Amino acid sequence: MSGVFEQVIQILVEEILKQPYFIIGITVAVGYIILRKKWYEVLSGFIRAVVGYMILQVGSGGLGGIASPFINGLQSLGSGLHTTVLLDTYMTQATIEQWVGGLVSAVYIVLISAFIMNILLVRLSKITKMRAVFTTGHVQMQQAFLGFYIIAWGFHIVFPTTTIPTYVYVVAGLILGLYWAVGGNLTLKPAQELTDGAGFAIAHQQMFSIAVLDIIGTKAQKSGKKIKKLENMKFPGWLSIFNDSMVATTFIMTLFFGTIALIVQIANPEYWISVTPVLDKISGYQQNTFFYVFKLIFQFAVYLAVLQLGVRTFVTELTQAFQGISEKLLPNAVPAVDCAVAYGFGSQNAVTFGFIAGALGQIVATGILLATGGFNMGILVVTMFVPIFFDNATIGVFANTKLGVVGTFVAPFINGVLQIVLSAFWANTYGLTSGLIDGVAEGAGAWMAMNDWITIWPVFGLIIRYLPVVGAGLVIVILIAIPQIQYYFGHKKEDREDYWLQVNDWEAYKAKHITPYVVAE
Ligand code: ASC
Repeated sequence: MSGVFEQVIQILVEEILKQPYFIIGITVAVGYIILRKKWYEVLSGFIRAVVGYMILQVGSGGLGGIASPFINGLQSLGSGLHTTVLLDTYMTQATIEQWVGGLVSAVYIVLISAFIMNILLVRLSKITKMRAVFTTGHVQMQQAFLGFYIIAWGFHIVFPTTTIPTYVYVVAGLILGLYWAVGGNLTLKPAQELTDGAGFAIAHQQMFSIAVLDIIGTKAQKSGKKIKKLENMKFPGWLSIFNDSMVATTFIMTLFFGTIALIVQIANPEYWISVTPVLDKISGYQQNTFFYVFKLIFQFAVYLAVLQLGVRTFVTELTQAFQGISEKLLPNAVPAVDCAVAYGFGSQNAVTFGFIAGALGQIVATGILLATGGFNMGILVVTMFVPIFFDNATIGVFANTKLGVVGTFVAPFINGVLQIVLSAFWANTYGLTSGLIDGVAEGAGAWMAMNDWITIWPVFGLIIRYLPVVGAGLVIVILIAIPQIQYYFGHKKEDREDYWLQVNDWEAYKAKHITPYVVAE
């Protein structure tokens, strides 16, 4: 590949595709131009979208920063297992980038082709029944790397290598583009229910689990089962302070993080001193650990509030502007956005509870892992912030909408257990239990412990590995079939066209098809 071409691809990927704020900003500007808004409205829409998205990123980044010292503290308690697998989306991307070596720019091309394919599939929505365009470039990048690695493993490619047959890239691009269009489409109705028709779907890493929760929840709804959602819970007397989500969040986080801090302090007294910041460089005053931990705990509610401000700033711009895009360019389409956008809707406490339930699931599973010598594989799975927080909080938010309080605890708990158990298994199966150091397999391995990447994706790889050629075709056919099944079997024959109302007229769809909940007293 020529140097200039490589540079152009790199700028396109690094500066634009990987930056969701840019994609969202451009989408808003294009939408407003199509809607013939005045130039200054286009400009202000673009700015609000970019700034709003960046505020959202400050919120989600801040949440990560807070949890890390606690998670690291738990891990500092150590174990005798010999292989470490880091559960993190960015670490997985970095690890695979090393294994792929000089072929990295080919993976960029897979990413761009899959992006274009997602748009084409949605452009042909009348045929494909796919209605969601992915806009979360940083996540798509991570998925391009692990997706490519999984497909290559399916075709028996052993890394490091310098040559990979073209069909591996083609299959990876096809499956990735389909996964985005199909996965986003699966989340459309649940997201519309959560937001009461805000007009977006989810573009993240647990889309299939959102669909499963939707199926189970809809069955419960139709059977008239009484459900209590977090937002229906009203506490009496002095407990009424918990009706405010900032208070509830801070209180619960104090219990949760406070307990972890205490356990770590007792078992490893050196730890907190080593991470507590020096406040005054001149006098060398180091912050008192107690105050440091409390500050972190309070900041949890702060960053949640920041995140929600970001969501409020850009979501209305995006959904208004997208009407222009769906009128002229992509009929029947919605943008699919980051999972954190969902945290601006429904009960704010579902975010906190989802995270805690998932963390408890992970702690239980890690206990079992330690007791069984890493499930007899000698593997220690070390969780980092993205899977433990974003995967479980998202599952919590959608579980609360469809299954109420019980679902908000049970679903992320199960996910937390699976994140640990299945990640150990898949990292071992796929040979990602080490990284590369100076070209030699060494150091920690990694796996993306997000729900889609411990369930459907590694199974795709297995199907391709054990049914060569036919397997790749099979995966593609299964993905293509999913929205067709949604369309043909989602509604009675005479109501089939109402499928499009989910995008074009949510109020009409809701009145006709969404059974109201019976709220439990
Ligand atoms: C991911 C990932 C992130 C977060 C973010 C949530 O999977 O890599 O940075 O989730 O998208 O807002």
